[in-house]
Amino acid sequence: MNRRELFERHASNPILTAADWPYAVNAVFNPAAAVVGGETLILARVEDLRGISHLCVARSANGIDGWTVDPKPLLAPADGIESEEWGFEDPRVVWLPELERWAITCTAYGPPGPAVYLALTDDFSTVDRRGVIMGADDKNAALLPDRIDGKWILFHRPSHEAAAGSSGEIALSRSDDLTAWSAPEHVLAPREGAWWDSRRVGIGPPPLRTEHGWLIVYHGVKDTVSGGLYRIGLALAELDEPSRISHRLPEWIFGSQAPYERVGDVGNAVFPCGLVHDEATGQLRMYYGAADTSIGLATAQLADLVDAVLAAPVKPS
Ligand code: BMA
Repeated sequence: MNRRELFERHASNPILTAADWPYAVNAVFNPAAAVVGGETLILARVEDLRGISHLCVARSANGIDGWTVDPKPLLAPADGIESEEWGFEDPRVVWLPELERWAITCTAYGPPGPAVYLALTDDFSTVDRRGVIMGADDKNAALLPDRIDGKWILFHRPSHEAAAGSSGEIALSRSDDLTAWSAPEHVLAPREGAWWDSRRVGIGPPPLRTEHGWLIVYHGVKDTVSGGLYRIGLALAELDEPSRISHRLPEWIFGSQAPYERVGDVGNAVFPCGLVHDEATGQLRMYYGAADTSIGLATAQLADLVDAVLAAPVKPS
């Protein structure tokens, strides 16, 4: 047992599986999360029986059980659009106070490759499709809620050659209008050799503002002879310049341990896309995909994560 595991699994995990869906699906995983009108809302990646994913909403009063799953997708591929022909994957959602709307960033997948897609919504019952904002290959995108120095900030992971990000690192781009984006700038690179995050890293949920910086929960991958091991790490970026990482925890904070994380369509994968902060109690709820099969919930105190990351070496990545 890794004693640095800062998140605690919920006793009723996995909290949502394909069996909870009102229609036949293969798997539900990698969910975004938000509190909307006092309820917890998750936007799950749902893989259908063809292997194509769409995004679907589920709501719960306590964020643990009693989920009501929408009878149909919120965002599914439209006919004739090549960039989304193979579906939508891995959403993140964030409230944008300036627009008074929610932003959904996700992967649109099709023959050109995975690309970053943006949709806006008022209520998670309809979406305003803004389309691909970062062309293939690019994925793992999360927006900051507010502009920094007048610009929107998008974390993402491009993998075209020669771009920052192409070696499996997290990059960021800036925009005036959420449409035209600057060239990717380096943020956080994989570590080397035997490290747990040596193959690739990708941003998890939209970073959370704290007084010490933007708290970044990210996934890291290590290659092994039996495939990739996905684990979760922590870093802190400067509030006024989020491309600058001030702290990065050496150890992962959450890895596959439970049977539903070890075994599934893609075993040994924990993949966080949703993080909800309850300001009254200081509790964080992390919603994550388990083994590309089901949805897990794990909790921590925000203050414990901040203490841990602040104690980590101050070192640019
Ligand atoms: C990543 C993404 C995730 C997936 C993970 C593990 O590259 O495609 O959707 O959960 O791999 O298979």
